[in-house]
Amino acid sequence: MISDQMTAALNAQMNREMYSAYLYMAMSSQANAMGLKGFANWFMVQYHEEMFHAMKFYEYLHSQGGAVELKAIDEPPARFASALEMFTKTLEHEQFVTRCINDLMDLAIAGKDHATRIFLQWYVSEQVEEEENDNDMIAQLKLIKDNPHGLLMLDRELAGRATTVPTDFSKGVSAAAAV
Ligand code: OFO
Repeated sequence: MISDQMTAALNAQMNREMYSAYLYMAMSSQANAMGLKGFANWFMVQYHEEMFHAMKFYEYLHSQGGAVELKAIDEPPARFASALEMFTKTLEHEQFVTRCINDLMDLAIAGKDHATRIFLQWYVSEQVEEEENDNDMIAQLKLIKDNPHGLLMLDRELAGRATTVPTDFSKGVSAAAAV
């Protein structure tokens, strides 16, 4: 059982996760255009992570009998001046998402919606990891500054990031995650 208010709030968050995917796809595209294929890979892996986050909301809404509403996804910015700007914007965005998840958690607690509270716990932990990754990247890029050699070394390292979340949801998120 899930309230109409919580259903609407979870749908809004599903949309934000889709926007996150779209934002990181835009950054991946920009990184490609800058010749930074490793950064492009990192952001495309992040795109898959965000789609997974969105699909978990989708599946949870179904499991609770809540209606899924697919709203328009905002247009992300298309241009970023540097890799540092991309990660600065990524951190700002993730801090916004963290605030949204915290608000959802407050709503679940206020409504004594324990199922949703437990479901959201995963996102609370995930946001800690997201912000930590972004802070680490920003620290490294600040050390590198304008050194092209350092940037290319980091680019090579980021090329090794692999997608670890499911990407095929045709049989549901849980089935995909169990594979
Ligand atoms: Fe879904 O964690 Fe980023 O936005």
